[in-house]
Amino acid sequence: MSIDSPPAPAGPAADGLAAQALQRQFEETLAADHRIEPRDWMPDGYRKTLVRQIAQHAHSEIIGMQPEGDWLLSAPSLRRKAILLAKVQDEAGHGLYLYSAAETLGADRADLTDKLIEGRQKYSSIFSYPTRSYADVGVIGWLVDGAAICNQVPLCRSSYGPYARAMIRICKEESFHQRQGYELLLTMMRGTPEQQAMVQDAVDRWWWPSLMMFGPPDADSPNSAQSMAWGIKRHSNDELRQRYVDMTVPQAEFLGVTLPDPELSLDPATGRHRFGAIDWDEFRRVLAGGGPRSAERIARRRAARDDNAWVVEAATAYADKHASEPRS
Ligand code: FAQ
Repeated sequence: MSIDSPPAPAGPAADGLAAQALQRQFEETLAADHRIEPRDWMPDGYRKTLVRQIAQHAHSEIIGMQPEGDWLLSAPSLRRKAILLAKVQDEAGHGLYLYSAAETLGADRADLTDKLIEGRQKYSSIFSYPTRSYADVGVIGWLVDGAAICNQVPLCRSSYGPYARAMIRICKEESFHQRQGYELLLTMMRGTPEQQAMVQDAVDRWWWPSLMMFGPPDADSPNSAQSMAWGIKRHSNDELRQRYVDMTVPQAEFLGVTLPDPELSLDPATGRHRFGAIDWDEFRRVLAGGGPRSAERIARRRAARDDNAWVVEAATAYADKHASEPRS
């Protein structure tokens, strides 16, 4: 150091400079479209937003096992049962990758589950609706996994490394899920008039809730702007909803079903579809725990946690015992 250099700041001034440097490094990483990793400094708000979104996403995968799981014992053939079993198991896996991603941010998985059960964290509105026939299994694959893919492919480029990497594998599996749903529906649409009617009835019930999966309209979305500035989300809720409608309309035509929206029409000027008003009161009711199956979904999750607590205790005791043994 030259004798003319100003003295290095110490105490709170030094802390302030260090904090600015960390903030600058965080912003430069985002600007360069590099990933933030668990070891990196990040603002508290960024960490909180990620834990909120990833936890909600993980809860959705785990609660999302229930509507289709209800049909495992009534699948119409061994082949359909094997496919459904594989899909529901995949959803459990997705939940586990996502809880692991949340743990890299310092969250505790058991605590996140408690928050879900106590109503302090959410799961996707879509899973508060019942599955009334086997056609619902196909429609969940086609519409619900279709919406999930539309929403989640951009999350493979999310700014937080562990979340983005988890999404790559999840999206590959969701593509398989969507195709199995569409294939089931194509088969049913080649079947009897009763089977065709079952498919149309399921489409009528799931179409509007699938549009709600993308979240409130941009003007009413408190988190979107900041999440997009941080590169957690890459597109707004309305952009992705529009993309989903444009993608799904031709698939519905090919399948031979009618989407239950008299206002649905192609705008020739933009090449995009106009669609009717979404019932946001229904969405808010579902989020507040008033969906047709909301209480049942959480009651089952609570029972699973409580009934299986002994497994966690036994596995923890086993791991502790082996951790204290000398390594050979
Ligand atoms: N349901 O400010 P925004 C799947 C909440 S996985 C419930 O716009 P954000 C796979 C939101 O959390 C489906 N809550 O929020 C599968 C916030 O509340 P909070 C799950 C919703 O985060 C298929 C408040 O409203 N996918 O389907 C919903 O910027 C088949 C204000 O909203 C994901 O989680 C909703 N639909 O954007 C499994 C994807 N929408 O937390 C089984 C990742 C909004 O402040 C079978 N998540 N809220 O109390 C995301 O992309 C985003 O979190 C959004 C919401 C787009 C869902």
